[in-house]
Amino acid sequence: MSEEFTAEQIESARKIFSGPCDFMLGVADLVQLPEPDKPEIAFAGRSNVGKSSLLNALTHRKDLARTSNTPGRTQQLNFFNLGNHLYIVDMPGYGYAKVSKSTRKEWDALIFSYLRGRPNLRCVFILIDSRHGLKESDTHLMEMLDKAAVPYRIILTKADKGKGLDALTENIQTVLKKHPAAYPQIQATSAHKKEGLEDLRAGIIQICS
Ligand SMILES: Nc1nc2c(ncn2[C@@H]2O[C@H](COP(=O)(O)OP(=O)(O)OP(=O)(O)O)[C@@H](O)[C@H]2O)c(=O)[nH]1
Ligand SMILES: [Mg+2]
Repeated sequence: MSEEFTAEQIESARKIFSGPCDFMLGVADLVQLPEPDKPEIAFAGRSNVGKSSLLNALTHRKDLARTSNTPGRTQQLNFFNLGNHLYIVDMPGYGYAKVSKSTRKEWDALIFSYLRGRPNLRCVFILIDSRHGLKESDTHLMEMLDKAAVPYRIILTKADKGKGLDALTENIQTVLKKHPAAYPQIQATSAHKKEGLEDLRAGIIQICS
């Protein structure tokens, strides 16, 4: 997100993200999805990339969403209501190899069918670990979203640990050119160092306005 935001936009987004953000429900089956009555965004990505940590950092909280060193912490689609403005969905990681094959298939099916079919979903944020870059499962998701015409953006996480961020960004931007539903810019963030959060907050509010 390399749009230039005005000081007012940054401040207004900061206020919204400093206000209430309530856990609504965890969804393990698509029949349980809440009414699509507000704009929605989702944090998707491989296990352990830092989806739940980023949500906590954006909302200035330590444990709104549960995080863990062990991949596979988040096991449902967890819906949060941000001040009645929008819903944020913290998703289980995809492609997680250490659960049984059938569980992994179930999670991946849940994640993919939700992402493909949610009418109020404004944008999917695909989180990529700065240390690891794009993996096949990420590209697979991007292709699926291209086909379903669901807009998405790439967010780099753990920027405090990544080396060669500029090269990685350039490299991913080249790949994005071949993906019609992808936003061309990439935002680098660190939940631990609280970097890149202001622009991301402003971007989310802009998308959901
Ligand atoms: N260095 C660093 N570590 C981070 C950052 N964000 C998250 N982590 C660590 O990465 C690990 C995974 O974080 P989570 O937020 O649980 O990741 P997740 O993507 O929600 O994982 P699943 O729910 O299992 O898919 C934890 O040990 C976090 O402390 C960051 O900005 N910098
Ligand atoms: Mg998680």
